[in-house]
Amino acid sequence: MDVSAIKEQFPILNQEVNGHPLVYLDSSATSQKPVSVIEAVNNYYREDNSNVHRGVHTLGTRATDKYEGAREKVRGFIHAESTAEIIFSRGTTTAINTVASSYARANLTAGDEIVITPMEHHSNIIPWQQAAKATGATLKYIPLQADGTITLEDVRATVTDNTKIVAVTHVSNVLGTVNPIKEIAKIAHENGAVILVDGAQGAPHIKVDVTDLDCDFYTFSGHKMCGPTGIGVLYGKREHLENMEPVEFGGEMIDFVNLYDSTWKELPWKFEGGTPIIAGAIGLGAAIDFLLEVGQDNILEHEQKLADYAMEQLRTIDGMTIYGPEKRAGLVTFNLDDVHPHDTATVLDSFGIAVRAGHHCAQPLMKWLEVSATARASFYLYNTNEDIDSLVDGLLKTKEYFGNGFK
Ligand code: 7TS
Repeated sequence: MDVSAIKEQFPILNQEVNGHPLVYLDSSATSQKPVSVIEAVNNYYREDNSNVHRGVHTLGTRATDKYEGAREKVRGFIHAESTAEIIFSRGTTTAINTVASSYARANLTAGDEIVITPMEHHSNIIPWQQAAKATGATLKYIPLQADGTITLEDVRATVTDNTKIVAVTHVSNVLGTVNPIKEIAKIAHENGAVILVDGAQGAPHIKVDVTDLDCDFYTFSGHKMCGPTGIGVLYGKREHLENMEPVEFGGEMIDFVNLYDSTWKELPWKFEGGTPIIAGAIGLGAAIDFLLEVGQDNILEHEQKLADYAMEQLRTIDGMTIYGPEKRAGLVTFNLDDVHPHDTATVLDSFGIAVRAGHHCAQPLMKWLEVSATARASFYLYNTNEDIDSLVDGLLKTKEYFGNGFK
């Protein structure tokens, strides 16, 4: 994989920030966009902009073909059986909320259980808290091991006959833990539960085959995989989606509307009320083309090497604490002794290095780690070992600055 050629396709990376070449290490928050994605969105607005599924005019047909073409690209990307199972949503958060509002409220009653883990992003916690409150179901947590992984023994011990939904992240946005989804899905199914996978940090980095994983729902965001913001995907097995009520009602999603009741369009459109996210979907389609052309195996291998190199290099710094397991996805979450992560991120920014600091929308996990916040460097296909060298250099300067300046 030719990283410098790839990097050239991301115009934003070719700039200076605070007098230094930009080193972008915050792709877990949102990835940068290649020219092909920017152009796809741009061309849609320049040449094809029109509403979809309604007009017979030429632009309307072109826009509809591109929008539905993007759905087919998503289907292929995650190996779903049918485009009926691909619902465009605003992102992972909206997709999880759709399942928690529709499927969970219709299928859970008092005494039922929802099982999640303490490593979840707030988007995969709060919708379940709300669903539990609304239905009288109980929320249960699979415990974490000291290194931030879960064991299948603990999954088996937590998931019971009363469990109706298991909701787990594919990859932790804080620890980098990669969860054994296929095995967890099997345990969920043996107990008569369905499994929802939060794939926000999975799909951008790991080949996803929803049929092979046998997950009931898989959710992800376009903006973390080189696509635009405002577009995401809810994959659901057709048998579930057929039986679920929509959560948004209005134009586009209806079959017939009478004065006092209405009927819904077939899948997937019954879940896409209102004018859909046309430009976003087209941009996501272009992002998928881009990722497939680079090769998902190449991307994963590259990120794995970056993660290994980052761990090795960061460990050479005195007073460095790294959180999460040894075997991890392409991100490293850490703290420097006696320096608040916000200060670390601020000093790094003064050298043009972008990392995220804070609780990463994972407050229960922060509590488990016994910290209020951490810093996080996250990698994608355009990052290099030199970026990690710059990070290490910046961290040494941070230490020096706080050691000399404030102690
Ligand atoms: N789930 C996980 C595992 C995530 O990492 C994120 C976003 C979401 C859900 C929500 O995705 P959204 O596109 O609907 O917002 N994670 C992060 C992050 O780690 N830093 O900023 C956003």
